[in-house]
Amino acid sequence: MTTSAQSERIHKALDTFVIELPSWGFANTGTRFGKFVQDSAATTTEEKLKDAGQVQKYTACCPTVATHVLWDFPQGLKSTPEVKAAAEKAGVRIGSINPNVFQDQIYKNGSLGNPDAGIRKTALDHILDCVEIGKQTGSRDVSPWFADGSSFPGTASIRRRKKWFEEGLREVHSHLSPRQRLLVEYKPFEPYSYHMDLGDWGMALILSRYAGPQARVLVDTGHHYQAQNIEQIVAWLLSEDMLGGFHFNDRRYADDDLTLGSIDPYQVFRIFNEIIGYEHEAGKRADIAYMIDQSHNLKNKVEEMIQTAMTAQEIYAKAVLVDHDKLAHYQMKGELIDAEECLKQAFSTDVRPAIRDWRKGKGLAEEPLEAFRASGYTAQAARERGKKNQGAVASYA
Ligand code: RM4
Ligand code: MN
Ligand code: MN
Repeated sequence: MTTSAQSERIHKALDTFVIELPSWGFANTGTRFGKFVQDSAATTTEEKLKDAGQVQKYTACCPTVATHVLWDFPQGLKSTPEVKAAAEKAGVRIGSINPNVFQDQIYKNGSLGNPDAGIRKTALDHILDCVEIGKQTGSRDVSPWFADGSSFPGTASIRRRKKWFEEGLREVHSHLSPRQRLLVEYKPFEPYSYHMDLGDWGMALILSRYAGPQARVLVDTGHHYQAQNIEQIVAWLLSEDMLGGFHFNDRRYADDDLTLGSIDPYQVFRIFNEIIGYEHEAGKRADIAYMIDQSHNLKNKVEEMIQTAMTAQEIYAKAVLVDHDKLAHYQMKGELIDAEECLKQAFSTDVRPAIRDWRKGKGLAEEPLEAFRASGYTAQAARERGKKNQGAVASYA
């Protein structure tokens, strides 16, 4: 249980804590071996936004939805007004804009890193469309993930491709409005097996710096090798003022996109702890976009996102309880056990009653998951969408 001072701290923190939903988390997706189709899954952009609206309705911490342009804007730029209107109707806003420069046949050997100048240009034009879409939706972040790489030694010039990325990203950056940002995501494996052009945070950092002052690094928690210390990366990027945002998910082996905190909640806590510690020392909020990047074909999708949002709030609230003055004192004195216990104390505190109080104060149901289940939304969606879902098994999202 928390003391009343602790509860107050948690309530204040939750007032400003928001996390973005991924549109692709509401549609039927699968593994490379197949899909398990859910009758209630969203089949259109409008339905994805409607489902996201449900998560926002019950949690009040997910006001925006990230989109993937080719999956959510069927006619590209032209679809912008209707997507914007659908979001508004669903009670959410369009958040980060994600280009799709990985699925078309032409991208077999890469997008901005492709040896073919014509293909590089096609990829660039698509990303520039995304910048424009972002301007029209009022989104702040354009967030490309590049699947570029090679699977066999000697088949790609790593240095030449780096140069093409420098040029491409600089060009993208030159089209940003003053309020837009370019978030550069990295991933060390998949879909290529020998090298990925943007394989780690160092590469993403260097390319962001080449791109320009409005570029930042995006950390997807599933995009690391096993045992990598992610909170250290977070701490370094914070100290360089280069951390732009997160794609949160959990993993066991690779980029599993499992529910946040389902495998290792302490790691999520350690990440939040680095951020809150930085904010405590700097005396200002870190300018970071928290986003979810998960996609499931086993759990009910809306419920899973509500579960994720609740977990994020819970772990964030625990991290808020760390006494950073005390921690700094123990660190300076070399009091290892006391320093470590400082984290563990906070992590083991049951913050759920304080969060329930916060919800009550906001006029929300204290148990969002139960309230959503009681609403009958899933059964209704299954009735409306069931037929369409049985036919729709071809696309990723
Ligand atoms: C990638 C990466 C991107 C996400 C796609 C769908 O692994 O995490 O951020 O948009 O998957
Ligand atoms: Mn991601
Ligand atoms: Mn991923």
